[in-house]
Amino acid sequence: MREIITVQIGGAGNAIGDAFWNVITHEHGIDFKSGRFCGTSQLQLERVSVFFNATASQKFYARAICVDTEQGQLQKLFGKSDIYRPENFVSGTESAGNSYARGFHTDGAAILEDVLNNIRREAESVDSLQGFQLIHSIGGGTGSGLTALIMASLVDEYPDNLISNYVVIPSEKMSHVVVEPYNAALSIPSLVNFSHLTFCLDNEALYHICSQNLRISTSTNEHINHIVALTMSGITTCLRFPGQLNAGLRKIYVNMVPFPPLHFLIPGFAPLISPKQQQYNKGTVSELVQQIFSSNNLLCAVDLRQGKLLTAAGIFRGRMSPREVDQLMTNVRNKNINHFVEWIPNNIKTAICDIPPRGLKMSATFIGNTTAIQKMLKRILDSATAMYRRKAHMHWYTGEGMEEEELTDAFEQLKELIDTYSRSAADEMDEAQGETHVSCAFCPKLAGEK
Ligand SMILES: Nc1nc2c(ncn2[C@@H]2O[C@H](COP(=O)(O)OP(=O)(O)OP(=O)(O)O)[C@@H](O)[C@H]2O)c(=O)[nH]1
Ligand SMILES: [Mg+2]
Repeated sequence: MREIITVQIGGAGNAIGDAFWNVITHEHGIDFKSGRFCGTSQLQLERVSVFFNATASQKFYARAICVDTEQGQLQKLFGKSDIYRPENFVSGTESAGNSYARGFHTDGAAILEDVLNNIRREAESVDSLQGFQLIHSIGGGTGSGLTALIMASLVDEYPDNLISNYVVIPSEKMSHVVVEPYNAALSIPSLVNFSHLTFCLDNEALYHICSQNLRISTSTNEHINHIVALTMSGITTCLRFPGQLNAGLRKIYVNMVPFPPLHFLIPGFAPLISPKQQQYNKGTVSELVQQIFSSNNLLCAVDLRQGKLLTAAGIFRGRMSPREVDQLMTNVRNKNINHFVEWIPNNIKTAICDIPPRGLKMSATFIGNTTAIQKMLKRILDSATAMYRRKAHMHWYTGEGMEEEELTDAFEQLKELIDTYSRSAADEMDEAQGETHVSCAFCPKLAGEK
């Protein structure tokens, strides 16, 4: 059945993983607490085994390995729901203390073999594995360092399978740990070299969505993780329900990634509006299309108008006219032709799934591969290099056996990635580069803002 193994790593990885399972169990008619099927439609079960293992008595388990160097976060999951298999929890004794070096060289390395044994057991029990879904931050020591180790091993052992990453990008708005830019920069080489699809979940944008779109005065990780889970549910819709477009990880990879290093994708979701605004929302497909191309609905702090889209996909859910969706999406491309690269003519794709997410009549999920992502990558590079100029906090890394070269090499790879994105836009970019199009359908109401 083309199964996917989820590996959730570190504090953020497990919290987001938990929110994801919460959302998708419901969509498949599985009770989150007991793991029992309580759904109403056979459609909910048709492709359920992509993400779940089932017993003969219709009890479902998340095909998830829950990993952390410390036990705290895992204990929150343990016992909360029967969908987690107790033997799939792997933890060490001490957190990697916000240091990639500890996640990669010491504390993380100490539990790597346990993680791999769990993955092997799951991989052996499935019919036809399509790949892995890794959920983790790159600001934390475990999420950055241990994930890099796991990825290197997966590429070695499962060279034919795809690796997708849901990556939390650090933001000063959500965390005050000064070394996070180092950890994020150090994660780039493994993401560049081993990941096939890297979905960027930027806490900077997520904070903005909570405070501006949803009008939440004090945003917490729970608020943010719910938005992320809805978006992940949207991205994985075509993997989990019958349909044509992007029905497997490889299809998403082929459609979204023109060549290997350019696989850093920006997700978006609509509707993302406060209950008060809800009354002014007509709930039309046209609104959804407008919103998913708006910077305010992207889960990464970039502006589509400051770059070119290499590829884009819209995954629509609920009852709607496929013709209308196609027409509206084509209109966006036609009206904003300057913001799409010319060298991929058919670079906007649409999928529709009848089943809406819980609590909504309709939704739309966006996946964009845009050269505008340079802004977020530069944010990491600039913060990390500013500290490195004075070698600030380097002793936390070299003291764990890391060579300084690992960091300078990571800076080089990050610069190269930024350059590659820049060149792929520049090939076709004209003097209008960076200009704001006032009539921009990406977000007509917000033109000129951000
Ligand atoms: N969106 C989101 N971000 C989180 C969450 N928890 C932590 N973060 C962010 O992730 C980064 C910290 O990473 P963690 O995942 O907590 O760290 P870790 O991987 O457990 O690594 P160590 O604790 O250092 O061993 C910071 O940038 C946090 O703002 C969460 O639940 N949701
Ligand atoms: Mg932690």
